Amino acid sequence: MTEKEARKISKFLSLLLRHNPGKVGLTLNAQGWADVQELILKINEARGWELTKKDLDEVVATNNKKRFAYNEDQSLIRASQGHSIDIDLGLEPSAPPDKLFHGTAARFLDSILAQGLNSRSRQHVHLSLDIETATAVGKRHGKPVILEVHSAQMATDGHLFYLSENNVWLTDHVPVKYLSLI
Ligand code: HQG
Repeated sequence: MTEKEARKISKFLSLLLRHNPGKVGLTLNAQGWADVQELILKINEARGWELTKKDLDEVVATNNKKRFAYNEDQSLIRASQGHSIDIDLGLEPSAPPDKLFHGTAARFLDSILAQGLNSRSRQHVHLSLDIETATAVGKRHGKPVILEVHSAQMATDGHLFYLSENNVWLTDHVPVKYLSLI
């Protein structure tokens, strides 16, 4: 499969597994898992593709952000983070590093510095381990700016953090006092 094909499949999987499974008549369970055979069948029906389990394996294995994960026997698949639909990933709270980063667009800054970071359409605020990743996330929205998040202090003050299977830090909300512009 070419990189372009893999990206097309990954994008469609993100749509189905994070935001709109109903688009192909799929349902996710409460933890966000879809049945692999049903997913393949319904994608192929809806799109006229000839996707196989092997193709899916390749997308899961090579995806640059490891966005998707199988369960142990590979009968189920889900997105590891990024959901807008209400599912429970079942992650245990864990202790974050001292600092985390959030990349956003310059035009959101006034609002963020007034309200803190909100999860908006997603279930969590997404935080990056390094400035480089945060910059790439911010660029998706426009001219990037980077905020440093005082995550250890937040955790000390009782805020919960979760680490997704693909190493994205998640939290519910970041109040303004834990943010500094860098
Ligand atoms: C902003 C991608 C105004 C926030 C990435 C962001 C990530 C506010 C936007 C993942 C605000 C939401 C998530 C406030 C937050 N006022 N704007 N109070 N609070 N915002 O796409 O973090 O490639 O929902 O700064 O790598 O950009 O899809 O979140 O700019 O991990 O796998 O509102 O998506 O992963 O945008 O990205 P998003 P995000 P994938």
